[in-house]
Amino acid sequence: MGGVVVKDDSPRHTWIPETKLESKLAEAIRRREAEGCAIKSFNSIILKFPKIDESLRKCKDIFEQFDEDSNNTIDQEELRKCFQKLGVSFTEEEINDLFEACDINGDMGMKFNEFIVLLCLVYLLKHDPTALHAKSRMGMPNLEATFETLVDAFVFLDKNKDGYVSKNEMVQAINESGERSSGRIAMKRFEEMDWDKNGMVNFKEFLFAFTLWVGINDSEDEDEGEEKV
Ligand SMILES: [Ca+2]
Ligand SMILES: [Ca+2]
Ligand SMILES: [Ca+2]
Repeated sequence: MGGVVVKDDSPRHTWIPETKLESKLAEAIRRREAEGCAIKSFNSIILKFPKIDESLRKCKDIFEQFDEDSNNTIDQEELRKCFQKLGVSFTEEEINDLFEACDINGDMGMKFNEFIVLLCLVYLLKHDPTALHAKSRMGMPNLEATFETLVDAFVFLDKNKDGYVSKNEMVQAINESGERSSGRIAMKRFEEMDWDKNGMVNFKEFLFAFTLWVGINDSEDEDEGEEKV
């Protein structure tokens, strides 16, 4: 009641993942979706925002630790060392793909927000359902719990469990929350997430939007006066 009704305007054509990494991520999400979802309402996601925010900000320490030359950017070399330290192994190609996928501003480095998204994708990719609820995959239990919440939030939104959130699914999720004004908010949130405007939001887009919503962006450190080209 009180929500907006949206015509089914989702694209009819089959969704084709653009890159190998993208299809791997969608696959990982679908695997995770098969395990079920602990989140029961959109409101409960909203209620988790402050905690997620706090946890992601703590991730700054990790970022600084791996940013060896302290230029506020994690380059490929630093990232390789980071993976080594965390004990996660990827092929060269996978590292390049991850790096490219998360280098949203195209400066050949991971800014803080890009790094958070990258780590969360790593978390998802390294999720091994056979390792029955292993305590920690990357040696960062608190952060991993937050990543799990983010994965869970996405799984909650993806009603038909195809690995992508469509506009209708977003509206449906928010309508279920029973708030009168929430339909418009759902649409706005969706527009913010759907960067390439193809009517679908993948997990990576969702994560980037999330870092924005909780107020993490890469401009926070620019008071240090560095101007990069
Ligand atoms: Ca660096
Ligand atoms: Ca970048
Ligand atoms: Ca879906």
